[in-house]
Amino acid sequence: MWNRRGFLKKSALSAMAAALGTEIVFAKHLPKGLKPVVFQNTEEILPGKHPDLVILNDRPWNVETPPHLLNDLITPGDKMFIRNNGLLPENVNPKSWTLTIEGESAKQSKTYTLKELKEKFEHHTYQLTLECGGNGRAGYYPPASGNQWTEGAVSCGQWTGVRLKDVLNDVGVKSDAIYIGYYGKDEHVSGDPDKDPISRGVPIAKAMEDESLIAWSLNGEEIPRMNGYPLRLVFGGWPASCSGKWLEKIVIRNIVHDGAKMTGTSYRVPKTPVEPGTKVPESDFEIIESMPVKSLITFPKSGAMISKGNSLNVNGHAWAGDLEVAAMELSIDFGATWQRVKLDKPANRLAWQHWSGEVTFPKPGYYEVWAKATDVNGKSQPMVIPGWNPKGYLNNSCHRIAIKVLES
Ligand SMILES: Nc1nc2c(c(=O)[nH]1)N[C@H]1C(S)=C(S)[C@@H](COP(=O)(O)O)O[C@H]1N2
Ligand SMILES: [Mo]
Repeated sequence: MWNRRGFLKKSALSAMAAALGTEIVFAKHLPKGLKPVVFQNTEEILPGKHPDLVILNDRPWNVETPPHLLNDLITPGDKMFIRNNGLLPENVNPKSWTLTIEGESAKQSKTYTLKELKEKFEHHTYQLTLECGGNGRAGYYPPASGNQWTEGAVSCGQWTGVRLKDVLNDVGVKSDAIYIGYYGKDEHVSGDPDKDPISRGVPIAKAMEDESLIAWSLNGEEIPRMNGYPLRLVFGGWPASCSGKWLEKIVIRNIVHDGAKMTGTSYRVPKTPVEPGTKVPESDFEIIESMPVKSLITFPKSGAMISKGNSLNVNGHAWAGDLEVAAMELSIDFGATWQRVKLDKPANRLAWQHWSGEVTFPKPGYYEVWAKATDVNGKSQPMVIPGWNPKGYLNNSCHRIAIKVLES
């Protein structure tokens, strides 16, 4: 009935009135082509995605997940955030899809079909936490340019594929190799075929970890189109920008990979703390590697109301990059006191950890529940915004939700 941007095709008004089961009063004043808000949701615009995901940008697609929709232990595909730097590849055909491994530190260049990858190498499945380096950017002041992610640029899906190291070793890695880089089939937003939207990577040691996957499946199904179908890299615990989607080439490098968004200030932070708003010379930035400790309250939804005398079950997830989370605490008095809550072990290394606890409110009124995770090295989340950085990365401050306890 309407196109992608929500504009109505002519003659659809009567069909919509039928769908609503009532007349659209003043329909003749509805600006021509505009869709009534009742019909507006993400599912129509982004097939296969939950209607309550929040669209931050539609060219390229940047879509975040409200925390309460991340309550599942394993993030379903329809609730997985989308962070695209370029335009989706068109006409993807898994039958003819290939992955090439090459580069100055590869002993040879080799190309595999999807079928060959699946047949030749052992399959592995891991739950892996993917968080965008810019998650939480909206919290910084002065504001950093870029998508204003709040809390929801994070997921923990169950990925199946082959180990990157098995494929790299099959090709042969020269002793001078220090980095790998990826190339995907998506296009630069300018449409210029000579430009890559993004081409990042990881040091060889991260590439060689057991959990570093070339994956074709999410939660036992095909990867959603927006999340890299039919093939992607997955590196749990590192900025999700390392996990190349629509993967068609991996290069083994004898230098730090210098593809698009590896250089300059992209996915980099100042080496030493800087005053908010400072202009930092490019030479003072370093590449973000393991992500900092963080947690989310995924139940209840912020703004929940409960009746007097009731205690409340609160739960969520916590993660800490390459590390494990050691403790989880909640506060209902703005951080004056904390109570330790139950924290589960991760399903596997680099998976987020589920936590749950019960809080009791002393009397009716407005409360906030704050959540704080601490990693195995004793580092905790800051209660307020951490050190400012020019591009607004790595905001791991405590997540808070509002609770109203009613008089009766
Ligand atoms: N080919 C390709 N891979 C990519 C990107 C992209 O734009 N193109 N975006 C990266 C960034 S910045 C993030 S945060 C993650 C997001 O993964 P998701 O969209 O599956 O949640 O993909 C990464 N891999
Ligand atoms: Mo990202």
